[in-house]
Amino acid sequence: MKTPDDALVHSLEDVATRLRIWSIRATTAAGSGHPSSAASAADLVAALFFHAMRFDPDDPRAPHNDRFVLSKGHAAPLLYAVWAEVGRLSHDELLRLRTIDSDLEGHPTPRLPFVDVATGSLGQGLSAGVGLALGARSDGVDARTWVLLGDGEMAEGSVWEAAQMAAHERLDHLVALVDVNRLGQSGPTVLGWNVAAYQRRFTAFGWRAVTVDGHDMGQVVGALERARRMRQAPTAVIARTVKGRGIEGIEDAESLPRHPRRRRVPRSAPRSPRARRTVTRWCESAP
Ligand SMILES: Cc1ncc(C[n+]2csc(CCOP(=O)(O)OP(=O)(O)O)c2C)c(N)n1
Ligand SMILES: [Mg+2]
Repeated sequence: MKTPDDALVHSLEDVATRLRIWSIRATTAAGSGHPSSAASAADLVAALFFHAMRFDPDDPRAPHNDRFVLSKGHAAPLLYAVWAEVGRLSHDELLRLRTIDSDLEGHPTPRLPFVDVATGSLGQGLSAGVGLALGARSDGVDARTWVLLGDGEMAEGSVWEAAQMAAHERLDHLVALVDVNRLGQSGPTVLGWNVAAYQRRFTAFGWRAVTVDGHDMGQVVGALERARRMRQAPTAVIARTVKGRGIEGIEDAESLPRHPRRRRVPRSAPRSPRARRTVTRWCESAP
């Protein structure tokens, strides 16, 4: 099997690092958001937007563009960082995340030209992806639809209804990327890092399913390239990742506060002295 060349891998890794940095900067400026959810998916999203997807950055609504659905919509700052990286958003705009007169809300909305469907209510993005893929097919357009889901989100029954429909319709232009960081909002998921279990489930639903290390850029690129070549069935790329990847003191941490800038520890945040130190370190080290 051909492996992606080193220059490509390194440049995508650099992109992923910038996406993480801007996700952190934006959520820090906003005083709210989910930077650790952005960080786990940053390598997947970098490989997707800057290698696998076919789209015109100057015409995000062009019908022949590949589509992207951020089913785990709370990772919106990651998507905004992508569009800053392609030059459609300024870094100043990123830093106005969630302010009253900004279109960069905590979850993506179609007011933004590069968002087709509002997400944030978990469990719905794959259904939207099925609709987009069916629409592209009926329009005779050779566009792919890529959907990024969280692993906690996979517990939503609606995901599996969509998976069933996608296989029934042989939607080979639909790809689901599952960010298996083993954590939901405040604790572990049912399947943890058991990526083989997700693979078996997708396969049972009639998908072609592959597992990758979601932080090994070479593996990610290879899986996305193979997904592009898939015929007759949708593809699931199940990526083992680490929540908060690349953020010291935050990686794989449970029960983190979602509001990194808040100096007083809110009632809902962890109360232990160790957890409070983590919050403080996080506040002080974020750029
Ligand atoms: C239907 C629904 N229920 C609950 C929430 C609140 N919520 C926001 S993020 C989150 C955790 C999601 O975990 P996961 O899918 O694993 O994504 P991760 O942040 O780990 O990437 C939850 C439960 C939501 N957005 N939608
Ligand atoms: Mg998760």
